[in-house]
Amino acid sequence: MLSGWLANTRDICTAIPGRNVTEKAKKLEKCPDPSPILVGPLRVEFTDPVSLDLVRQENPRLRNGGRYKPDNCLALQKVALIIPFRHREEHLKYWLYYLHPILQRQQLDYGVYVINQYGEDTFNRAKLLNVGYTEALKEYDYDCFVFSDVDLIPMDDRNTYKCFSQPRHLSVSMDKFGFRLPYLQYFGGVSSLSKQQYLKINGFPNNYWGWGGEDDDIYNRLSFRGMTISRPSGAIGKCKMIRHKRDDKNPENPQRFNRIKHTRETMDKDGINSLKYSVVNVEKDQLFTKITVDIGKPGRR
Ligand code: UDH
Ligand code: NGS
Repeated sequence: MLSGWLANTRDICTAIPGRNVTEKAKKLEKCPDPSPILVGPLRVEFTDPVSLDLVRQENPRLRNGGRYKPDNCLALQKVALIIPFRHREEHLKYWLYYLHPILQRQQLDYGVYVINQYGEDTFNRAKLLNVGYTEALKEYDYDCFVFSDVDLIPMDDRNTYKCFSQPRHLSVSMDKFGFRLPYLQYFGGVSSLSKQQYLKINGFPNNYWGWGGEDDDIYNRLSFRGMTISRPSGAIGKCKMIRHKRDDKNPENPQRFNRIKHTRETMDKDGINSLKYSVVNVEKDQLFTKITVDIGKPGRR
């Protein structure tokens, strides 16, 4: 009762005529860390289908483009969520259904960017992530980037999708690996890097076409620049993967083992400083910004 009454009083104060929006924003206090509205372990199931309309209805406070920020406190971080994407519409619906409420409870100032690879050439996850970083920054002054596969859902909202003093690996305890890390250096699935951490490694490699190895290359980059990996505990970092069959046009990359052997020599030439692509289409939905991009194909660009 009391806190409700105080909140109302504050609302009345901020509504006094003459106070402009900037003054009102200045009055906001930093959101507490951790967020007091987290609930902990979550039930995550992929049995019932979800529709985008349902997700839109359930998240009325989202702004166009999949943007949100808490209105009663100043978010600790401005986070761009970057999803590499092609032909995974069903997975995206579950991702949006589960993640939007979690991210709002985490009291983040965030935006969701779905980076859709144009055409049917071989998939390139890391290059799409570089595009996501670049495009998100054109829109807002994000200070943190969370890179998430579309098929991974956290099972505990205390696994905060934000940045830490070291690069963060968030999907540490996946059901498909028996809720443990497949290997200590594993950096795939969901990770977060601050702008500074990302720039320190020249972003991600652009030349891993097809499945595998790009996450190991990113791990190498971080380690060669003297950074270590921060992780939540195995219990808080539990997540579920939506089961699916192997994608077309994402075959195992036979060059991956050779490439990850040479990260040290290639990382300064290949990365955000050599990124080339063209934007084909931008779609703004209440739940996401979907950017379709032509990133070329193996052997070119
Ligand atoms: N992705 C797409 N479309 C594709 C391929 C990949 O959207 O056609 C995205 C999606 O976000 C996916 C991520 O890229 O979650 C990573 O794709 P992945 O194929 O590396 O990983 P995923 O966990 O599948 O989806 C693993 C395939 C099993 C390969 C086993 C080889 N030993
Ligand atoms: C490693 C791959 C990683 C991949 C990880 C998990 O072997 O890119 O398996 O893959 N590294 C190489 O191939 C060099 S998973 O089981 O999720 O498909 O992320």
